Amino acid sequence: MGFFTKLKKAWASPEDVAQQALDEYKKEQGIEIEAKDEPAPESAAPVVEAVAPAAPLSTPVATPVSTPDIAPDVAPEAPAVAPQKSDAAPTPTEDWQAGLTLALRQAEPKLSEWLNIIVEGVEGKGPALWERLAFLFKALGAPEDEAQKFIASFESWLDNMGYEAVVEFKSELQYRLALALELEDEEDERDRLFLKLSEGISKTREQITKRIDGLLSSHSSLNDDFWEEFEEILIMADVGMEAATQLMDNLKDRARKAGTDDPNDFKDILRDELEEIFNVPPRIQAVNPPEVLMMIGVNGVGKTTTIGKLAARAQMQGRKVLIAAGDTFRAAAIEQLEVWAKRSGADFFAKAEGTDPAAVAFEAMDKAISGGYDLLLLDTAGRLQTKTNLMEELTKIKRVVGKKHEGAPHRCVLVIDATTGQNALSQTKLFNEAVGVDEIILTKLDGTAKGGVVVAVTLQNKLPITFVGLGEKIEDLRPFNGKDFAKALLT
Ligand SMILES: Nc1nc2c(ncn2[C@@H]2O[C@H](COP(=O)(O)OP(=O)(O)O)[C@@H](O)[C@H]2O)c(=O)[nH]1
Ligand SMILES: [Mg+2]
Repeated sequence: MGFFTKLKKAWASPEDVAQQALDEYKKEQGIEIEAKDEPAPESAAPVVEAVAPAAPLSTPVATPVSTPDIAPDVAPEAPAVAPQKSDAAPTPTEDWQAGLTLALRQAEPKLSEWLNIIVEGVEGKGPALWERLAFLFKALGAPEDEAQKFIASFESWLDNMGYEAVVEFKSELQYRLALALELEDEEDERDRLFLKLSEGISKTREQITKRIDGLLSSHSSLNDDFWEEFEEILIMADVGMEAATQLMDNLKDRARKAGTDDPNDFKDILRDELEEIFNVPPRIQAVNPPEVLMMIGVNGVGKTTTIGKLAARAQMQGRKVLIAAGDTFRAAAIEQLEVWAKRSGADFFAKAEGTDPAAVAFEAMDKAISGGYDLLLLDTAGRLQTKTNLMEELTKIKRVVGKKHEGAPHRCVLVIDATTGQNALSQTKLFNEAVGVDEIILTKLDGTAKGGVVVAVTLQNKLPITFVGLGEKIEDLRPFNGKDFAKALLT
């Protein structure tokens, strides 16, 4: 069932029970019913900070005429909103529930908007939030035990992650609600991801976009002087000399073809060019499970963290995941990975510190096959001081898993740290030549103004970027979408 069909079904009630009850109550209380002056917006990007206020009972608000068909069917609870006896005041529970009902029905029919309303005034995890979540499930006609199961599982996940405040887990909560309530709205989900991306790359955007804006306002045509200054901006944003030259050639070409030298057209041209650069389709190959993903990259780039994030995603998609500790150099590395396995709910395979990583990979492969796993995530070490050894070690791991399981490793994923700027380029070259890289995951984009390196990496290696890391939390790993990235960067 489509999102809106489901929505209409869940929320539209011919008798409009909730509204009736509320109107009756207001009449009894002598509250005047007046039209809300601000109608619900037709469509808008979700606002995370500015939350639509949940209308408390004492606020006289009537349904805007523009959305008469969105009537929540809060059936079992709703009539209770109207006091049975004229002298009975509503209990606090009835009060917030009626307020929520009204606010929800007036909101744009999007899960993101509803969630804003549900968490309005709630600081963090705890009974208040659970109660409000249960109410949302009920209002949408989901069985009570489903709500309780959802809440229990979410609560234990929060405990595992150590999250307390709503801001830390709101995005994850929306994701889970969309899945649990079958309210996946592609556009809403895209908005959520875009917002996250946009926030994540704000430092880079500030660096690039502010300077581009300055450049555009100080030039009346796309002349040599303009291009020279633009090149400087690219270098500052760590796009790198070679990639900057190539990018500028392409942009000049585009401007010429479009027959414009108007700075007003420049951002559109740049956006189109970036979209094309990022349009490297990931290699898709038929995988005979278990799929094997081998994570490579130098120390500290975020391999272990990213494995944890990927495992959590896969687990949430219902895949059976095994994580193997191929970085046997330090006991702490094994322990760190085990913590991530626990957080994500994946199974964990490790051997003693100092064991040959290829032996770990070999046995993990065995376990993944015999245990019927869908996905094996192989962590590896990244000690660059023993460069030749490292590359030999990685090649050996590839060989042994390939012998055990046809096509494995199916994805050799290079993790690079966006904050290292131009180093990311040399690392990509090194690993690609020595081991062969299928895709790139770019981490720590949130912590850098030098995200321009993503352009260079893509331009020079023609490797797809599949995910970007925008923080240290599980949900901070985002599928990379070049179009969104270009848009987020330039708006
Ligand atoms: N801000 C931020 N930190 C990250 C990201 N990914 C990883 N980190 C942090 O980077 C550090 C090194 O990560 P780790 O996974 O141990 O790197 P490894 O040595 O490659 O396994 C840890 O403190 C992580 O929390 C990211 O996308 N953003
Ligand atoms: Mg590690």
